[in-house]
Amino acid sequence: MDNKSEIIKKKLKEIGFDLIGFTKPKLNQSLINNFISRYEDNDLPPFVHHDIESILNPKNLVPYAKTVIVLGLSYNWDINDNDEDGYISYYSRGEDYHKVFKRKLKEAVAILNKFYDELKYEYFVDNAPVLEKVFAQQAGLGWIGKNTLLINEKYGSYIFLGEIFINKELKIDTKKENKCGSCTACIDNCPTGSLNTPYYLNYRTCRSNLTQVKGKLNEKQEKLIGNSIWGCDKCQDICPYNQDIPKNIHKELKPKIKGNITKILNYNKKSFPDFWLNTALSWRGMRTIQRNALISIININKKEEKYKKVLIKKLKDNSPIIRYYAYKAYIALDFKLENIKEIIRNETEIKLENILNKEVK
Ligand code: B12
Ligand code: SF4
Ligand code: SF4
Repeated sequence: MDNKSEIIKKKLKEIGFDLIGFTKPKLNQSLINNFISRYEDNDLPPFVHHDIESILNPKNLVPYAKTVIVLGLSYNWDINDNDEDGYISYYSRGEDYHKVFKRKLKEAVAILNKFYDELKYEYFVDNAPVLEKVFAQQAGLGWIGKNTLLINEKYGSYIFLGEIFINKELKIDTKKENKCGSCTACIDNCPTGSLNTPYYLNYRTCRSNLTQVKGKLNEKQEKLIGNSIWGCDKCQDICPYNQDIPKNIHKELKPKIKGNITKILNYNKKSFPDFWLNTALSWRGMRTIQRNALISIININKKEEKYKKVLIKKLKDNSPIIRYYAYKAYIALDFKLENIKEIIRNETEIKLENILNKEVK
């Protein structure tokens, strides 16, 4: 069995997985205590899968599972962001990793099928009731850092995680120990104070979370977004384990989009190019992206003519939320109300909000 485990690892490496480890379909108690207490306190972030029973009992999810193969793909790429005014996090700039990962998982299953008769399997990436970072730490891929992300000594934390549950025994790997030591760089560099308690992410203030929440945000949340169009990397950029790591490995994950605010706002909902729709940021809809771009204009105080022009255009958008934020930005930047009087004369929604108690008639 040991030899087979090694050969399988080698084959999975050959098809491009950067990290490979094996563990049992049972969670290590010390790594899930925090999850359980947050669940009991009703303090789990949104976007955590609702099937808590399966999260805590992986056999509930895949009853026949004997081994969990945990896999990692590096997404660290060179980024040229000179001409950007809005921020797009690294993980969402290339092709949607769910798709890239799933293609590779299919290849992995084809390999496993050559080794076993009657192989049964299920694979997952991100959106299943699976604590992926906990499995990854158990399978020796790295450790969960104070920024709550899985860090590997060679590849850093810019890695995606996925798993294959199989009905066969493999030689399991040993859990990696935590190597954060006395470092607090991620905590100190978080712009929103969301990591003030190490290993505990306060999703209510986390910029990454707020850029993904739909609809109207409150004033405090709007400020916390800063200039982010999508996601946040500040607790990773600074991490000593993310310096001098391998890069530009998977061509599918090569950055294709940029955080250029006026360009983003000049698209309408239907005219976003396919390469935008095919990234991991599209899952909350392009209106959420445009809402964040409008909030960014306010936060970075962009007063140039090109911003004014695009705000006027957005005041006529079909979506009330986009019109609301276009109006809010227009007022916040002190552009002349005179120019938009006609556009907003018949507006009901933004008037109702009475955004800054300004008279718009
Ligand atoms: C919900 C979610 C989010 C939420 C909440 C994040 C969070 N930390 O919980 C939001 C939207 C904020 C988010 C943001 C991001 N996410 Co996300 N997210 C998830 C998701 C779907 C579930 C995570 C989860 O279960 N959270 C529940 C909370 C309670 O658990 P936790 O904070 O992770 O806490 C664990 C540890 O901190 C540990 N722990 C707690 N205390 C202590 C103390 C000690 C001493 C130790 C050792 C451990 C420890 O215990 C907890 C688990 O029991 C996973 C995919 C998955 N199914 O696992 C992806 C996932 C975690 N996200 C991912 C990514 C890439 C991101 C972003 C980097 C994206 C971006 N650039 O904006 C940010 C990073 C923000 C951050 N610092 O975590 C990757 C991370 C890969 C990696 N290397 O770790 C994942 C694994 C997706 C994937 N398949 O690749 N995400
Ligand atoms: S993603 Fe950004 S806001 Fe969230 S914890 Fe990390 S640095 Fe803080
Ligand atoms: S910045 Fe320091 S404390 Fe934070 S995850 Fe990296 S090593 Fe750990």
